[in-house]
Amino acid sequence: MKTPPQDPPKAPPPEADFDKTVRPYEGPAGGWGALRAVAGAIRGQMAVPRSMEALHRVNQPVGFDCPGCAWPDPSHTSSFEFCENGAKAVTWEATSRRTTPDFFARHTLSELWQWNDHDLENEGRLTHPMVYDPAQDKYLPILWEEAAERIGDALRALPDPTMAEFYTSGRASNEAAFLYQLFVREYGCNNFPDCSNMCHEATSVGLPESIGVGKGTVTLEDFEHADAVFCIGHNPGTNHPRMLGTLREVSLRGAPIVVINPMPERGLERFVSPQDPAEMLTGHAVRIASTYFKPRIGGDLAVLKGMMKWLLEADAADLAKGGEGLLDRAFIAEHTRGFEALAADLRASDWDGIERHSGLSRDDIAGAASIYARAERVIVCYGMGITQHRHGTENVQQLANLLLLRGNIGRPGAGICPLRGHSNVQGDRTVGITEKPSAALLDGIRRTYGFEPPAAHGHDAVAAVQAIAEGRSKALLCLGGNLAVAMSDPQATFPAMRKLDLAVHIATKLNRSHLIPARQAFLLPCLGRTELDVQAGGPQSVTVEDSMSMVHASQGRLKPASEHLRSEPAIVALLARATLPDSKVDWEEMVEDYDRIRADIEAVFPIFAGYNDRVREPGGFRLDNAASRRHWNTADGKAHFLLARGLDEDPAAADGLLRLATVRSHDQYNTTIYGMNDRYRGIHGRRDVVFVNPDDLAERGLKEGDRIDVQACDPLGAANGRSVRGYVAVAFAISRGSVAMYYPEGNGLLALDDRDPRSGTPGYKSVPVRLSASAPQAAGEG
Ligand SMILES: Nc1nc2c(c(=O)[nH]1)N[C@H]1C(S)=C(S)[C@@H](COP(=O)(O)OP(=O)(O)OC[C@H]3O[C@@H](n4cnc5c(=O)[nH]c(N)nc54)[C@H](O)[C@@H]3O)O[C@H]1N2
Ligand SMILES: Nc1nc2c(c(=O)[nH]1)N[C@H]1C(S)=C(S)[C@@H](COP(=O)(O)OP(=O)(O)OC[C@H]3O[C@@H](n4cnc5c(=O)[nH]c(N)nc54)[C@H](O)[C@@H]3O)O[C@H]1N2
Ligand SMILES: [Mo]
Repeated sequence: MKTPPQDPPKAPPPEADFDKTVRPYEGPAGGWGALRAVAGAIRGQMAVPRSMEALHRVNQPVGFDCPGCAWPDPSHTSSFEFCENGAKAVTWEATSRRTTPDFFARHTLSELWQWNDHDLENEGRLTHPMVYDPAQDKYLPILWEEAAERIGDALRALPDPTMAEFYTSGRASNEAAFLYQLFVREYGCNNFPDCSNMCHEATSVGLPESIGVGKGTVTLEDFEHADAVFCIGHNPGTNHPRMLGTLREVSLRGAPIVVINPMPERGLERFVSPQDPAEMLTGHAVRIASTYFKPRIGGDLAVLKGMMKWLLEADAADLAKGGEGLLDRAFIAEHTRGFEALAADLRASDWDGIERHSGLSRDDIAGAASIYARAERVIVCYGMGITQHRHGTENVQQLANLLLLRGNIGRPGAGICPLRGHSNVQGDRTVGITEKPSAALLDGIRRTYGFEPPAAHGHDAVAAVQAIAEGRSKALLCLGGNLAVAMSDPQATFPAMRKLDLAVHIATKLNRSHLIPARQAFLLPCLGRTELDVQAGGPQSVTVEDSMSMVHASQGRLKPASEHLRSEPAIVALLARATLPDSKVDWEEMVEDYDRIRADIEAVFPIFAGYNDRVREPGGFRLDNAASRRHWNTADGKAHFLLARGLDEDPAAADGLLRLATVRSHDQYNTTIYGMNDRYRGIHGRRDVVFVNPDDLAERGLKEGDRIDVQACDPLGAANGRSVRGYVAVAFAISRGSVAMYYPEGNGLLALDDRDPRSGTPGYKSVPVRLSASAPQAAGEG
């Protein structure tokens, strides 16, 4: 057997002609470009009839939930809402291409390792359960029952159930995720690494301390009543395109939209709605941001403290003049704790430091804060630009502070709106995917099933990989996703995973994580969202929860990509039965009819009362969100102003040090690379680019088009040996001191430990780096 190489995947070869591949995009977001992109995506997947049939049913009352993002639909009852990147997600799944046993017979894993991430998934849908044969270095077909038996044997053979890791990616339905956590807890551990640990964990950890709930507090309707909307650190034109429809309405109503983002993102600037015939015909774009502030990457803490400091100063000035002040004093007195400490912290933060660390002028910050203060009702939306920092939890809590100062939580038109990532990442957490089970969850399981679930905390995503690297964990099961590639530090993650005794991947398409075989490795193909799921009790639907706590049903209609596919709930039940011969759970009965799974979810989690009835109502139902009612589920029943240390995650910027964020291109879904373009940022046919401010390039004697090396440093500026070499510099209107490149290409710049200590979220958007002209690579390197 050949030993596969262990270095991270290389960027695809760059095109020779820089001018052909990097051309500024002048148009708006949306418009005809979006329609053309969809047509291209459908053709590319050779799936015209399947895709059209599928697209027809996206987010319909009796259709399936779009796997593209977690933005809610207007009551899930509207006519087809056009969304370019939703369409790409759907056609990518509904493709006519197949990755068959014949394909695996032709390629060893070592050979496939050399393919790029796009080409691997582009082979199409997995069709058969497969098992790894080390002698040939290939996957071979295996029968479902045999695979399950061997997996069950391997899990039972572990000396301790806490030596296995059970990963979840956020596409899994509530039903699949609930069965999964039940299986794992009856097996005996709480090791639930989850994609959300790399994503919104700062929200899940930060917000409960602030407002008693780790979720957003707004509904879609609140956007109709907001007097101002702040968009901080997210890129909806690419990652939540249906949100542009909502922001467009806000803008047309004349309410200001304030963007705080180091990069100019076209979707946040102007938008032609493909839903609007007049806009499409005239090309007349709607302005989205009324004001666009570009702070330094990682500057948000200073921006937010600056805004709050301005607010307190303006409040004092107003009171001195005999006004009522700018703070909601009644709300603060009745509902909160910690105001005085916050005010003292803000008084102690000096404007010089705020300007230096934020990268914004005092005037800019005052401008943002005065829009905030003038608006009666404010919504703050945020994404990975806030959470994926070494102080992500503190960032989130400062957002909550800002809102609490004017009572902007728990009333119509106001609130906090984290944009969740995967379409059901929020739901998975609600139904028990957590490494730190609450007493209520444990009670619910005990009460419903009569077994004693483990209480000891398990591993999150980084801790899981560390446990695998140190040999403390020997098995990894993945309910979807591409953990090895999504995680930071491929230099550590890839070799670690090769040491596993058992790897099991439940997946729709082939990806690099599947190419890291353990002593025993299995690839189990599952149905996707678009496909008909028939069990003994007839066709089934699953349920999901969006970013606004709306739970609704999703039912696929397409003929499954292969007759051998099974649904995720059925696969989990099969593995559970094979692993737990004395299980207290009737797995078979649950899977016959998913209503029974939902009835059990309701039994364990009283918040789902009436689940099966309520989810049958058009548009589904909203899970109770206590903070939306101004009921604070914190220890003392109050909302909390919480302090953050200093103004920055790093002590002081060392000379010449820049900060790098890894971001998504327009043609990717996380580790799924649909294509090599990033239309709105003007990139065509390549991903080996680094976006740099022209002045930062010039200061280093570099120019656009140069080949450069990106060297990661510790916060004080010392190189740490991690680098990306030979990438192409693109002069871009990103803020000074800030650099961006694509994810996952930049993941090797981070060590596993480079993360927020509070939430464990990797600092994917706060890597201190230096840039230099590309050095020729030494022999044997690279
Ligand atoms: N088409 C598509 N849709 C997706 C995904 C996808 O990959 N493709 N992924 C899904 C998932 S899992 C998630 S989590 C979401 C991600 O959605 P987003 O949160 O939009 O994700 P990113 O592309 O990582 O980057 C967000 C933005 O953060 C900005 N940014 C970077 N650093 C900073 C900073 O320090 N401060 C501020 N204020 N801004 C900063 C970047 O300029 C960028 O505009 O999208 C989901 N939807
Ligand atoms: N540098 C850097 N790294 C990051 C980020 C970043 O911004 N920068 N973002 C982080 C974030 S926010 C996230 S959420 C993670 C994402 O991490 P993951 O969720 O692990 O990754 P995905 O790329 O979404 O997973 C793609 C795979 O999911 C499988 N799949 C697709 N649909 C289904 C389905 O219906 N069922 C099943 N069982 N499998 C399916 C396919 O096999 C596909 O190859 O990455 C994180 N990593
Ligand atoms: Mo995410």
